[in-house]
Amino acid sequence: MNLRDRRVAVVCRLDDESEVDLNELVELCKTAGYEVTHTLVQRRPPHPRYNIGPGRLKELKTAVERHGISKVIFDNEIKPQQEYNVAKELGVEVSTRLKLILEVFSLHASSAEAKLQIKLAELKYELSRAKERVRLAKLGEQPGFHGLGAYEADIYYREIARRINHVSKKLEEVSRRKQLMRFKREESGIPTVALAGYTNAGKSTLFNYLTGGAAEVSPKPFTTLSTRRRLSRIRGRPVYVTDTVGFIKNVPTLLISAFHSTLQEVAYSNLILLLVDSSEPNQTILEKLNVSLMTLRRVGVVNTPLVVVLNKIDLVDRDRLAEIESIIPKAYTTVAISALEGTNVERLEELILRTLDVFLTFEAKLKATHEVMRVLNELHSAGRVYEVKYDGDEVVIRADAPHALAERVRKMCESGNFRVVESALKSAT
Ligand SMILES: Nc1nc2c(ncn2[C@@H]2O[C@H](COP(=O)(O)OP(=O)(O)O)[C@@H](O)[C@H]2O)c(=O)[nH]1
Ligand SMILES: [Mg+2]
Repeated sequence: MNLRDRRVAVVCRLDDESEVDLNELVELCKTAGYEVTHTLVQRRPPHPRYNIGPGRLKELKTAVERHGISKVIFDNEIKPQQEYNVAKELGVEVSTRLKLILEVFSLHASSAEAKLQIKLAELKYELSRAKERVRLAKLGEQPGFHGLGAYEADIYYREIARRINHVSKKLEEVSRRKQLMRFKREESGIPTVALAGYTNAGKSTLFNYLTGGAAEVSPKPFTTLSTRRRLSRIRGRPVYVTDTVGFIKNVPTLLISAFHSTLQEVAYSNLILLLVDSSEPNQTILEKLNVSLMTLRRVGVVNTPLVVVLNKIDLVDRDRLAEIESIIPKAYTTVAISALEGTNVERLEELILRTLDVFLTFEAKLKATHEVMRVLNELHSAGRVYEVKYDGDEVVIRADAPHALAERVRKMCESGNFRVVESALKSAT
């Protein structure tokens, strides 16, 4: 994918004087790997032909040519016919907020179910628009609209309906198998931490910080998008960190199922970090927090430990931070950080390890067999090895390991040669 192909313009047309907030749309563009190089806002009733007025369309055409823009994304709803007219006039693809959100979901969808739900939403959206095409083709209003005559438009419509049927059936099948899949997750014993929160809360920034992703901040947007889940080491202990799909204000109804099943990955984690943007007003913070918690419950998060992370503290002063801390319900553990500057992330890491508490520190004395050497390798990758001492044909290992792995080591030892020792982390804090 050429970087140039990722340049987009965002357009927002409003009927009235209500406030424009394109921040979320721009953030969604960034998440999907686009660079917004032009923004157009217009207040007027929809122009029948182009949705925006012809004058502004001309302006848009100049911007498209000047910046090498390859796609124009509308924040407001736009009729298929208008979409077609604008695309034809500009010579580039025209997209919508809904399609952009679907793209973002696709980047985060890991399960077969989520992928199918996204496909289904895409098809349903296409169907609603195909209806309009059929109507127009029949009216003869748009001869050759998308190259379709009335007959072809009908066939096209029926083809989409057929595919919807097919995907729905597959989805039913997958849902039936889902219960089984749940038990097949991660057998390595390495815990997973999921980052959740609204778009723009700082999930990706914290993800990069925790996983040392500096190398990923390359000029190619796609390199950062390919890995939403990474094996990281927090104070030497391996932990999977997952950057989950963000919550979005007003998820279109058509996309709710796709959103929930994409988010469901959170339910398989051992700890959820719910990020909050501290620079927002109290009411927004609380509203977002409540919607987030409700949504998490809806996708099956019940007993998973959760920490509320107050991010962007570099943007607020001490008093304001104390105020925010006081409005968060006492039931939640909170930690205030700046993911951008790394402030207090150490405290967060300590909290992560303590909450996970799935590592056991032990000392074991074993015969240095090939099998033991293999286990030692595993301890290096899935745990943290503090000391390896050879003594004749025996080896003494002091390490941290996930419970399951430590248990395997225990079974390899003769009785009395395995003992649990005070965790290095616990004794340090
Ligand atoms: N000032 C400040 N900005 C931050 C911080 N964390 C993230 N940001 C900015 O907030 C915006 C959204 O961050 P991002 O990580 O993409 O949010 P996401 O949508 O939750 O993944 C970016 O412009 C970040 O640079 C922070 O701690 N302080
Ligand atoms: Mg992000």
